[in-house]
Amino acid sequence: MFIVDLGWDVYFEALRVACVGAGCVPARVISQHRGLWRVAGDFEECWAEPSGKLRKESVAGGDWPAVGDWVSAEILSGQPNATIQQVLPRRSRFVRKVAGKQIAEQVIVANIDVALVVAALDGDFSVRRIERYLAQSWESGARPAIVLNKADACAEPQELVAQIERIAMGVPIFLVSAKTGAGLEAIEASFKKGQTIVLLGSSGVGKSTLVNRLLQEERQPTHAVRSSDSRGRHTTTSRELFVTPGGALIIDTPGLRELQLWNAAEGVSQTFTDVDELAAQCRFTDCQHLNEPGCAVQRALAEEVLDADRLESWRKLQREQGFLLRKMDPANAAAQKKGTKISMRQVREKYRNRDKGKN
Ligand SMILES: Nc1nc2c(ncn2[C@@H]2O[C@H](COP(=O)(O)OP(=O)(O)OP(=O)(O)O)[C@@H](O)[C@H]2O)c(=O)[nH]1
Ligand SMILES: [Mg+2]
Ligand SMILES: [Zn+2]
Repeated sequence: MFIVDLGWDVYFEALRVACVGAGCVPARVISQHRGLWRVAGDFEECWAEPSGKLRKESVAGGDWPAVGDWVSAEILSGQPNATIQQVLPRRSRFVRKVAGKQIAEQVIVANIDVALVVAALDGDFSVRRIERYLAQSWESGARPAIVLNKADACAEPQELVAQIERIAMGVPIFLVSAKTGAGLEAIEASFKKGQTIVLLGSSGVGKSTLVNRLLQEERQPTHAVRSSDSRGRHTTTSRELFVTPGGALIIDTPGLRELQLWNAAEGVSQTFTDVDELAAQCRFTDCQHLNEPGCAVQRALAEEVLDADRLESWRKLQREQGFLLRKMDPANAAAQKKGTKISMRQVREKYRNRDKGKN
């Protein structure tokens, strides 16, 4: 394997002098398993370990090397066979908030060009979940695309495609069946040699089945979803990078139980350009889009140009972002608090009035 086959390009070449130390070579992290990283480059693929210095920095809150990272590696003749001295600056990175209460980010994959958000058109389909993945994908710096899989298992796939088209805001949509192979040529045709593509999405949507198809080889184990609710069984347990026959690099990931956004205000904006554009037309710049006069968002709702569920989804992701920001930066927290108090009161009033109208 050569680094150019692994996606090394002029961007990273420009970093070589500054980042790849004497006695070291550039290497790409292709998988990660419990404290060991597998690296490839202009040498025989091998296991690697972070240097003591890098380890110390990572423990102190820095980033551990992630799959997709380019690193400066020192090749040794022992076990493991390489030491990772430094992680090169990332061109893009898909992150999430770590699961649970802790306020910290986790880098899932780095240096990706395309983020394929995979969803399955069977029992566990959720437009809201796709929006969430799109927001974090936009934030990553990669280009998102949506893959609607299991077309064979859905009676009216076109109906769901139309639903997704309304929220995609121009993001490409691929309708495929990894099982029959239908629609896969279009995905393959969109890949370029040397490009890095990551597959993201819940467990059981068929990411590994797609990877096997695209590699034309059964490289990744797959497992049937639970028949009761079509949820997956978390078959893939680690991230791994593969080279497709066409020369694109593809990363399979384990399905996330939940995707909590991390610092993705920009990404949320990009995902909801329709709502953002409406909000910009409101009479008041601080409009909360509840019952203010001249609210373009409420008008769009009334005219059924905007879906109430989509607006609620936008509000929810924005609330999450606000919550994170307050947790991350105490000064910001104080400034935001007052505004939130007022707007939450307005929300409650609004729902109270709405429910009154119903009875
Ligand atoms: N009917 C149908 N089933 C599919 C299709 N693609 C995948 N499956 C099935 O869905 C199940 C889950 O597929 P996986 O590829 O393991 O799903 P995954 O997204 O990798 O799941 P995790 O590794 O758990 O995150 C398997 O039984 C696949 O055979 C498809 O296009 N149609
Ligand atoms: Mg899998
Ligand atoms: Zn408004």
